[in-house]
Parts: sequence; structure tokens; C-alpha cells
Amino acid sequence: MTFLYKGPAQRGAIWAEQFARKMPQLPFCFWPDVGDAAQVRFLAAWEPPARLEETFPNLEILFSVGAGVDQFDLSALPPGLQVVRMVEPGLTACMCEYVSWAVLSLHRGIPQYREQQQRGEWKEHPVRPASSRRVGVMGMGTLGRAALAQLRQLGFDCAGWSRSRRNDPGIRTFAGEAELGDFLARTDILVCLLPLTPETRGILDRRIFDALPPGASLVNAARGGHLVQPDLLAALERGQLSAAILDVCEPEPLPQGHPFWNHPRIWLTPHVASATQAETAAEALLDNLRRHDAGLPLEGVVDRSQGY
Ligand code: NDP
Ligand code: OXD
Repeated sequence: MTFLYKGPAQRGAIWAEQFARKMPQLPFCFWPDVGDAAQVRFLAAWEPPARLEETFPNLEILFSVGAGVDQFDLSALPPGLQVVRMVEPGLTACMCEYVSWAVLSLHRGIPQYREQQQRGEWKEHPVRPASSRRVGVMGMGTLGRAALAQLRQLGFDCAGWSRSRRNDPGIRTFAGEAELGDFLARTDILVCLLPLTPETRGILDRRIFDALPPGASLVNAARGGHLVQPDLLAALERGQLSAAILDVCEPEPLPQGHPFWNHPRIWLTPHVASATQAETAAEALLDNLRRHDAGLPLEGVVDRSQGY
């Protein structure tokens, strides 16, 4: 039985060392040195090798090395293969930092102050407490809920929206299409932390922007495919949105000359809101393998029919 890793060598070296120390009975292989392919039961990858079923007939679990699984063609994977996304505290903590930074920047009007600075303009706007700012997070999964908990600590008036109803202390929760309008109507800063699925592709569009209070702002730390780019530009132009902070785009990177690059009210970061942290992720993988051994449910199992 072996564990096969396909990904950056630096992270692989840390994982190999931790596996050798903590689970020495499970050999750790680096793609493409797979040894006996029939022994491969576990694969960790961002992009799995082609023809998985033929190549690894005894593969049981595909671990995504990231939180998202939209990079996999779930319909093309062997039917019985369990797919598990990355749930690990290092990745969650970094996402909370990014969302807090972005929301605080928008709350304090920093994009506007940057623009003023470029014009040589010294002009104050009213300073408001966080408690008077309504933040809404789309997606109340591992990352959305952790981000909401931190935003609440910062004093924001927080709400979350998800497919099924969630109950988190101190957070107003909204569920499904039926409650989306009410959620948006009370949201000054909208944060997207949804998975990218056929249902959520293009969700950040004119309809959503128009349902927000005028002058609202956007943080997209999920996937570029959630955003309808021309609708964002039009909403900024009309003043319906005042600013956007985007960590993700489609394609990545954006082509030179794309209007987002130099837009004064769009801040871009190159898909760095968070990243799997090798040490804590190794612990999470080992925990899941122990659970698997013990016949317990794994953390982060993907419902392949829902796409996340
Ligand atoms: P989870 O699977 O834990 O959570 C997903 C949440 O989205 C759930 O609350 C789910 O609802 C909700 N959801 C899914 N589909 C819908 C829908 N159609 N309508 C309403 N709500 C929906 O994901 P994570 O929190 O772990 O990660 C979220 C995403 O963040 C990842 O998929 C990835 O794309 C992105 N990401 C981005 C990173 C970056 O650096 N920019 C880094 C890591 C992740 P319910 O609770 O009802 O199931
Ligand atoms: C992820 C990412 O999904 O880094 O983990 O985007």
C-alpha cells in the first residue's frame, strides 16, 4: 500500500518527512516514481494523472492538495473513488487574515484614500465603527464560517449565506435562493467564499450587485469563475459598487491590457488569499488516513453530486 504525491517538491519533502516519522508503515512516493502502481491506494494532487482508473486500479482516495476541487473533472473520475478536499488549520487561518484585511480596508475606505493620494487630495470621510458595517459572507463552509467568526471578533455586523441553513452564534444566517435577496439587502461588504460549481459559476453578476445597497463593495477570495467581469465594471461605473478586492480571476493571470489591471477601484492579488501550509496539512492528511484505517468518516469528503 502506498501514498502517491503529485505536486510541488518543497511541500512533498515536508510531507515525506512527516509520513516517514509518523506513519512509517505507509510508503510515500513522488509522482512519476510510483513503484508498483497496483499498490497506490492514496493520491494527493492538484491535477491528477490521466486515466486514473487504468493506471491505479486500487486507488481509494484522491486528496486535493487545496481546499477547492473545481480543478478536478469529478464526472471523469472513477465512480467509487472518494474525493477529499483540504481542510487544515493553516489554510483556514491565512484565509481569515486575508478576509479581515480586505474587509477592514473596504470598511475604512482605503481604496478611496489611495485614489485621493494619487490626486494629491487631503480629504477626510466620516470614521464609522465596525458595528455599523454589515458584512455578508457567501459560503458558510470551513473558510466562510472561520472568516465570519473573526469578522465578528472585529466588531462587524455579520451575516452568512449558504445552501442549507447554518446556525452560528452571533451571525445572521440566510439559506438558499429564497433568502438571497434579504441577505444582499443587508450587506455593505460582500465576501465570496463559495466553491465553484455549475450552480455558482457567474453568481457575482448584475442581479447580485443591484440587490446590494448602493455603494457596497466586494471581496472575491473564492474563484475567478464566480465573477461576471463586465457586470463588475458596469456596477463600479454606475457607483452601485464602490470598490472590489479580487484575489482570483479568470484567467489567471489576467491578460495584459485587461481593464482590471489599472482600475482605480479594483485591487488585485495573485491568488494568494490562502494556501495549504505544508506542516499543518501533513497533520490533517495523517489524521484522515488514521480515520480511514479506523473506518471513521473523513474530514472534507466531497459530495461529488454537488461538486463540493
Ligand atoms: P466548503 O465546501 O467547506 O463550503 C462551501 C460553502 O458554500 C457551504 O456553506 C455551502 O453550503 C456553500 N454553497 C455551495 N454551493 C452553494 C450554492 N449553490 N448556494 C449557496 N451556498 C452554496 O468550502 P471551503 O469553505 O473549504 O472553501 C470555499 C472555497 O474557497 C473553495 O472551494 C475554493 O474555491 C476557495 N479557496 C480560495 C483560496 C484562495 O487562495 N483564493 C484558498 C482556498 C480556498 P452548505 O453549507 O449548505 O453546504
Ligand atoms: C485552494 C486554493 O483551493 O489555494 O486551496 O485556491
